[in-house]
Amino acid sequence: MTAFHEELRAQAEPLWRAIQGHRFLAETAAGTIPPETFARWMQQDYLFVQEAIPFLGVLLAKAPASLRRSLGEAIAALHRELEVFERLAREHQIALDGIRMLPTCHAYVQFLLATAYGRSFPEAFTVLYAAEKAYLDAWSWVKQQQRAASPWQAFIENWTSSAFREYVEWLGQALDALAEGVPEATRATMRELFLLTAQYELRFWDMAWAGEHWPVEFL
Ligand code: MP5
Repeated sequence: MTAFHEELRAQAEPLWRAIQGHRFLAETAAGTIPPETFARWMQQDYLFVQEAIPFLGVLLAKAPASLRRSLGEAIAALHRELEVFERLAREHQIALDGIRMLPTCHAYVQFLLATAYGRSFPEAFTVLYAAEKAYLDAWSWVKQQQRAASPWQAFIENWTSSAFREYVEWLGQALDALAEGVPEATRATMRELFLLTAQYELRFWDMAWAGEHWPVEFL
């Protein structure tokens, strides 16, 4: 029988195909990405990861006791990840202070926090799994394609490390166990939330590649 986490991933195949092969990731792998384009992703993802901390914090507060330790460790890992952003930003003279979220980053973060606060634990945990699995697969694709070291190698290594892969595998197994204990109607919502998260992931790469604007810019 197909595991629930595999079923989720399989239904999202068109989104995964669009992510693996996205121009932003292809040019990162080829070493041809314009520095200001990569900087836009860095600035927006730094803001995203900052808000992933309260997202995980709310999830942790709702989690069954058996998952608390791993989720607590995941929060500590995010603080270390922010330091990777800060180090590379210093090395490449990229500003991380005073940056505002672009519309897609803002919407995605609101979606994360709304699911954490408003949905059941298995539903919100599905969103966490989708976001982490999307990053593991996106950056693994970059690593597979690249022929030479990248100035952004620290990011490639961060989301392709064996520790991160094991964390995502653990999330998938924990999700399977959660899915067994919920009614079919909840599993249907989990499928929907997985797809929605993957849609946001794809939009995030679109935003990073092409840039985005609010209808009216205020200083
Ligand atoms: C992640 C991320 C991975 N950093 N940014 C987006 C847009 N999606 C997923 O999450 P984490 O917590 O950095 O591993």
